[in-house]
Formats: sequence, structure tokens, C-alpha cells
Amino acid sequence: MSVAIANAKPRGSLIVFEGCDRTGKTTQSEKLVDRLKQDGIETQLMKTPDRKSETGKLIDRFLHNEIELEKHAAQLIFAANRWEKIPEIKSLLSSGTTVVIDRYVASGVAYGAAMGLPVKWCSQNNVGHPEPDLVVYLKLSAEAASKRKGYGEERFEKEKIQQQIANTFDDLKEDSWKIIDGDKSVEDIHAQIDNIAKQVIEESKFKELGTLE
Ligand code: NYM
Ligand code: MG
Repeated sequence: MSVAIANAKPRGSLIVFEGCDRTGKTTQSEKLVDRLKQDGIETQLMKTPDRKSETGKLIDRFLHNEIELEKHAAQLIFAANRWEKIPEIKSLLSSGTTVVIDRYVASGVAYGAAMGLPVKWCSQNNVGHPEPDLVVYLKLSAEAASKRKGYGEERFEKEKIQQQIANTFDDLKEDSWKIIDGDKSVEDIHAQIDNIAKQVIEESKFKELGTLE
């Protein structure tokens, strides 16, 4: 009905950054949020795991190798940490705010698989999450990432595991994902992502938000 369309409120987009460790996701997600805000687009930055919540504090200790967790339990805690964010994500999107999130469900599956868990079992934990409108997949060779500052400080930051995680990301990758060469300059990468993001934000405004099945 024309009245409904006239009154329809544009929603925000769910923009996700994925990739192995030290590929530039944090730098690029922060830069994108700054740029979108400067250009007058309501945007909120998020990150999973959020290390500040109760589940996040546990995850932080696990990542720093201070505690061990059974692998299914670890995976469920990462998933719980994401689930905690879902009400806020949904509410921001429906109020018209774009959400840029540094890691989301694909990280859950790729790192879960690296811990030896079946992909199907890991994916199941994410059923019901809002579907991303855009997945930016930053790719960098495991060797190049290993030379970056801070590499090796946390669990999973070993070349062999990172290669395995990269392989799972490649398997999970859908046609709609934007693959970005993480070896390019920070500004080059940012310009590419800024363009794609603005296009997606425009296209998603009146599109129904998907749900992961
Ligand atoms: N990680 C992240 C997982 O193992 N499972 C998950 O579900 C998610 C979202 O935690 N090495 C891993 C990936 C990273 C680490 O992320 C924390 P970051 O972005 O490096 O702080
Ligand atoms: Mg990291």
C-alpha cells in the first residue's frame, strides 16, 4: 500500500568484517565508522567477542591462555557472547542506525572448525542471528599477518592454525562477500570499503533484514 511505503522508515545495514588475525579488521572497521559518521550516516561500531561482558572476560582469559576450556564449551561461550549483542543490533538496525561489527558468525565457525568442531555444529549456534547485508573479508597471507605487530600474543596466532582458519573462511565464503586484499595500503583498502558500504547502506534501506537459518 502506498501509505505504508510512504511511512516506511529506512533501516540501518549490518556490515561485518571477517578474516584471520592481524588482517586489519579493527583498523578498517574503526575507519569505516568514522567516515560514515562524518558523512552523516548514523553508525555504531561493535566487536565480537566483546571482552567486557561476563562471557567476554572468560573469553579474554581463554585467548590469553590463562584458562583452558573444553572446545564445545569454548564455542558456546563465543556464541553466547554474540547472542548477548543481538537485541541491541536488531534495535539499532530498526531505528535506522548502521551497525559495523568487527567479527561475527563466520569467525565463530572458522575458529570453531580450527578447534576440531564440525562446521555444521558451529553454524547451528548462529541460527536466528540477523543476516549481514555485507561481509567484508580481509585476506592476507598467514606469513604476512605473522609479521604484524602483536602477532603470536594470543591463542590461535600460529601460522598453521591461521592457514586452516583461512581455508574455512574460503569454504564459507558466499558470492556476496567482498574480498579485500589486506596487503594494500590502509587508505586504499578504506576507500574500497567506503564505496561498497555506502552502496549497500542505500540498497538495504527498505529491504527486509534477513535471519540466518
Ligand atoms: N574467535 C572469535 C573465536 O575463536 N570464536 C569466535 O566466535 C570469534 C567471534 O577470538 N583470534 C577468536 C578470533 C580471534 C579472537 O578476536 C578474538 P580479535 O578480533 O582478535 O579480538
Ligand atoms: Mg586478533
